Amino acid sequence: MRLLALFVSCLQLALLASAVKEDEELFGWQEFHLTIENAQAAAAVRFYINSRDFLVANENNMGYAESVVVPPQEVIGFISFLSGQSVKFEILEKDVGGMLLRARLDNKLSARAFNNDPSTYFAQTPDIYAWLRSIASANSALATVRNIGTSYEGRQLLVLEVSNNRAANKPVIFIDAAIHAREWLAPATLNYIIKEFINDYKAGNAEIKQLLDKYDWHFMPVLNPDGYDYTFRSSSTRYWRKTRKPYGAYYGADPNRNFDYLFGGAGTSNNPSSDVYHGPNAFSEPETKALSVYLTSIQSRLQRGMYISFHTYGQWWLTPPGGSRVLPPDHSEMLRVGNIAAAAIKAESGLDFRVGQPANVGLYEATGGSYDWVKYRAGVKYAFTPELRPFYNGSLSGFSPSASEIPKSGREIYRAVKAVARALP
Ligand code: 0X9
Ligand code: ZN
Repeated sequence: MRLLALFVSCLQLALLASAVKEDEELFGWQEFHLTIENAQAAAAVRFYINSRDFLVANENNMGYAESVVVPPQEVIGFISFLSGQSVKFEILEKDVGGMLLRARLDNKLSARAFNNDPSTYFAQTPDIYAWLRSIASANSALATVRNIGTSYEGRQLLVLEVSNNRAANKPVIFIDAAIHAREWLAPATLNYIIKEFINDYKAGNAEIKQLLDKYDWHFMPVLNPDGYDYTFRSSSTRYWRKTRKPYGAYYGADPNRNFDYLFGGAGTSNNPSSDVYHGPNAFSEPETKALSVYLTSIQSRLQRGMYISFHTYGQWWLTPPGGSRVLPPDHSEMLRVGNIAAAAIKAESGLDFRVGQPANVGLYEATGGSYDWVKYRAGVKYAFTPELRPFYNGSLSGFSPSASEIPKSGREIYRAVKAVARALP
């Protein structure tokens, strides 16, 4: 979950330019969590941060910096500055680089232990794509890889289409992940689901057979491959969220603010330096444009199915609209289905997922999101945005779970997706 951005309409105030080098490994850098209570302190903090090479990975309400990663030689000075401003802070991680190095080693070991299978470790796009192609060629009657477009940097945008009867023009259940680059557990969880889904079908699992008799399933594990692969480059790029299309001195738009529904409203910024920059116009990013064209091409099938977009983190099963606080006429039906997802997760792993419209379950309004466009422009009633584990705690560490979390997340979300699909009318 984007760290608490309750009044993000003011985010344009946050000129949090960071000049941290792209290959900086952040050893000894400390993660500060700030609680800034007034505009004066916010302005002072912003001025202080902007004049230094800090990594600002998040902004909170009113654009006040919330998560700031500070180099070791600056820590004492920053603490005395904050104390002088009466800004409350907590140090959440004393060595961000060390923590990320351990996470990389953990990921490498997992990859090695499980034969480089992208459902068991955090794989980069080329490895995920090679794996999707190998699934399709080993199961040619069941699965096909389709390229639906090209990212800004020229990567393919692959969808794995699974069907046991292509001719039937069946309803489609479409699931994407990695629209946000740093949310690594999302694509890994989807890869886990892809693998189990195919294996279960081949093993004659009755539930999956039923779900494939009724629906075609389209899986898109890496919607934002440029941003996603960029997060593998070094520690200082690990928390990248957006696409990688250049805008002046800055890079990227937030693809989940770039869809053509309430574009540019609450929860977005018109400043390219912001993490929630909406882009110059709706669908300015080739990735969101390609997805919208593709989903439009299967619109009537999707309208009889469902759209799900995996994000991390926080443990929410979000219902639309994300861009407004107004409850939609079908809110109770969305809650009914969302509660079935949460119950399935609870039964599988015991974890609690909160269900509802973002602004009404402790989050923020944010316009231009994918599931709002799918629901309110493409007319697909069932559209959800789950925020996967862990439970929200305000720290960047939630974006870097151990690879051992993949099968746990995979199992609970697979069960939720199956339960939700069965709960559709
Ligand atoms: O802000 C977002 O795009 C999503 N959270 S995240 O931390 N993964 O970035 C929430 C999207 C759905 N919620 C709203 N549109 N409010
Ligand atoms: Zn996200």
